[in-house]
Amino acid sequence: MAMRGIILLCALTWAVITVAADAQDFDPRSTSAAPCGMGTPPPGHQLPEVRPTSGGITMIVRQDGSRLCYVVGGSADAPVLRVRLGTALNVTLRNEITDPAAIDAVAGPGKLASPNEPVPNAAGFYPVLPGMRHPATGATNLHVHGFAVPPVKPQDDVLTVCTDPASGPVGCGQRSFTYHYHVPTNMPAGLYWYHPHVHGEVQAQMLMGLTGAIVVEGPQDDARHAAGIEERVLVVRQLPDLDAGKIQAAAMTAAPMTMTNAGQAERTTNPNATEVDTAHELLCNRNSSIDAISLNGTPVPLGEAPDSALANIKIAANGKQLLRILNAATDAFLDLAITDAHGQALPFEILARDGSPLTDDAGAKLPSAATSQSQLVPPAGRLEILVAAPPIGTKAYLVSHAVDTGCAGDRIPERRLAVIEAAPATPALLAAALPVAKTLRPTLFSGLLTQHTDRERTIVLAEYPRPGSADQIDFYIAERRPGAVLKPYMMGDPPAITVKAGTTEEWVVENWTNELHAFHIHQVHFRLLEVDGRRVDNPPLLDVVNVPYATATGYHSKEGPVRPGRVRIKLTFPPALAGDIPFHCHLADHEDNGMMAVLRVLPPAHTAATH
Ligand SMILES: [Cu+2]
Repeated sequence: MAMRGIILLCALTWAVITVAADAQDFDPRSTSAAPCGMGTPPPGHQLPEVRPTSGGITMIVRQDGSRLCYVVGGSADAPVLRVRLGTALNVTLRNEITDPAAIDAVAGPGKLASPNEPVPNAAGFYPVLPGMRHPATGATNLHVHGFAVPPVKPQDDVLTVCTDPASGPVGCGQRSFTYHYHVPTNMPAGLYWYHPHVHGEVQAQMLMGLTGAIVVEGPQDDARHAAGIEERVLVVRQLPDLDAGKIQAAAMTAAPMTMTNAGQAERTTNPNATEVDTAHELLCNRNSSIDAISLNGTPVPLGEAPDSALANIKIAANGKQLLRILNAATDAFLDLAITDAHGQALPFEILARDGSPLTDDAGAKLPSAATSQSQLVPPAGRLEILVAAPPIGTKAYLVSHAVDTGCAGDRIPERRLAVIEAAPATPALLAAALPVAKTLRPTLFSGLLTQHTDRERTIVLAEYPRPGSADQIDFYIAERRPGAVLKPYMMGDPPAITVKAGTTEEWVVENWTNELHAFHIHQVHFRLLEVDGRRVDNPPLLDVVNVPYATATGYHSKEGPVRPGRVRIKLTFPPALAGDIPFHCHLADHEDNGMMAVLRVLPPAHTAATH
């Protein structure tokens, strides 16, 4: 404690030393006095790993004030689950949440001095219905993000399955639920993750600690292990701060109203509407805070920080290591790169994105995988890279560059996440080389690019200040069609889109707002074909994609005063994944406040009946 007197000189150093001091007390054991363990882990902490047997595992959600944790085998340090393609994963989730009010406090709204007015109805524009607040209930459930398993109980059904908190029933009808996932043999092998998906409280529960990684292993991993190439799982989480749920508090302003709303509040449809109102979109804000993040539970310092405050990654000299990086932040984007001590970009090799090995449509490995370009990883995205040891005596860094999230988005500064150094190599490692498989086995999504496109759709993203004095924003995702209505998603809403299993579609996702959004769809991976109208070379197979923000074009542009950011994706709905599939923005606050919808995939039998 005496050291703190010296380091008060610099708030940043103080924060770093505080972490180090707390780290000495780190004890992840869950006890009745400390349900989520004690302290924060030291820099470089490696997450515990669990390889569930066929008997499965039990994950208990416990609460300690403003913290939530997954407790597995007595440890409150959410483990990396390792599962094999073609095997069963059984997880019993038990809800021991005691104080839902503490969850509510994490993402609760502030009060505005001058209330926001509703978006007025105007000829030609989609009507905008206001959303409402969902107070946290303490219900929780489990979503296995990216898993190509059915959205049907007892697998990845986040719409009807939940568990009641210990504080009292809230309508789930059960305190625990056992998920029985069958990991298909033809799912891409790589990094996935788990988190709660109870609409309205996803952001708060994730910020309080409920996220964890899943590594799905296949034959490639056997070859890598045989070659002695080590791997490390790095989970970036976001920490609760004043920003959560209270975005843009002082600066959030609706555009000035140019017409009266009198008599228009009840008008909820407009059959001739074809346009998105951009005049009342959430405006730029000038005082957004910086999201605090952690790496494997250790807070990541801001600005210049001593190497001792960073995770230290040792890679055998002349060897390589696989870094599996998960962005489990609620709304912080990452822009990952490897640099030398002077900030110069160093090369690395991308093995997979979003759990999907970097291959072409036929499964052949792409030559473009070697790069020194930084890689944007949106919230929920994953990046798996092979990194070479720097020359002995030098250092390299895993960094996340600053991200421009748009003028209504959060500020995301450059940060160093880890320092990388060479370690003495054993003769065996020196001889090892990663076996090069030129072609990987086909997956559920192989051949997607050559499939006939049965239908094209345009999906629109919008956001408006919520009417009233609660300092919140309503978020919207809807299919563009004449007469569409922008309405925030509410639990139990009917599917927005219905398709037949086995069909293939192209969607253009348009972002009409002043900030980035991360489009995600459950169950299926999609190919990213275009960004802002430009073709993407070697379209990657993803399950979450950044959608660029809208840009002002100038009043005289033929496109009008605003051009939406847009991506074009191609996706198919395999019969094995039929059911109600959610799609939403993976900025958790946006999803909670309405930017979510449901796609119903009709099973083949039903499809035949409707012909
Ligand atoms: Cu969003």
